[in-house]
Amino acid sequence: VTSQERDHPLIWKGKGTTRHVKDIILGRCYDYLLNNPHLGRDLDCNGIWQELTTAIYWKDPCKVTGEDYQRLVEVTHETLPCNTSLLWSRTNNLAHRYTKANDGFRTLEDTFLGYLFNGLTWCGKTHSAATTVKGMDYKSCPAWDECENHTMSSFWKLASATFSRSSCGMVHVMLNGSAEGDIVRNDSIFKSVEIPSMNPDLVSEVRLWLAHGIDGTQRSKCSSDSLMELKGYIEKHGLGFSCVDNQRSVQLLQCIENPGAAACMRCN
Ligand code: NGD
Repeated sequence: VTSQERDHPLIWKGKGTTRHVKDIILGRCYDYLLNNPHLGRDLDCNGIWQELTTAIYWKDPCKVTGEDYQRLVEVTHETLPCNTSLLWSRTNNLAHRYTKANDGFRTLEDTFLGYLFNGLTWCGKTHSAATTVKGMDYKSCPAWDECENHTMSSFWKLASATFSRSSCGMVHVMLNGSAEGDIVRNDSIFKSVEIPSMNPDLVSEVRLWLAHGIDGTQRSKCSSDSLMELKGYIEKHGLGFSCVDNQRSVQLLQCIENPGAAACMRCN
């Protein structure tokens, strides 16, 4: 760390760009291509990194829009098989454990683009000490709520919209029926981006899976008013709706960590 870097003030509230972000993205890229030969193209991992640098290097991280990531989305394009998409809201951990256990489902983070960036922090910076060649800010990045055209939220909004737009058949959504507050926030990406991006001609139905704490805590059920409201919202977008409380295969996954819970003892 040079003295100039040390002196660079923390201008944003969030943590800085993930250390070794380039190596991580390149490693994930080669790993994904190795495990997904169906992509069947001569994908250039360095080229993908270059697209990210074009989108954000030397830019104000509060002035990055979806448009800036358009090329990145294009070069990582993948066709999604119908009936496999799993969206989630407030169930990050459980949804991803589920797709690891069940090959028939994929979240955005299991697709190429989502896999490359999941869990990372990144942002550009407008100025740099003359001796360092870094277009990214490793010290601090804006927090999600710090600005509108946020370097990471713009990315996830575009990635989520693209994933939803290319989804077909039955689309599943894992929601948290035990979390406090709204079952889905109005400004959640699921509600504000993913539902409006689905194509009613391609999507036969949106099926909600309402997961509850294995101890039986239920704040929202499929019959709750908040779910009825969500049903109306989904139908207004021309999409079919269904809802399942405690879908059994999701519950069985929760049972791995709680085999003694009452809900896990049934044998049917
Ligand atoms: O206001 C926020 C905020 N909103 C979203 N997130 C936020 N973080 C803040 N500090 N402040 C980030 O998005 C945060 O990392 C959350 O863990 C994550 C998801 O937010 P959540 O649980 O409220 O659900 P959303 O409906 O907004 O978005 C979930 C859907 C799902 O289908 C994902 O494939 O949108 C896609 N996604 C969105 C945002 C981030 C994925 C990611 C990701 N992999 O990091």
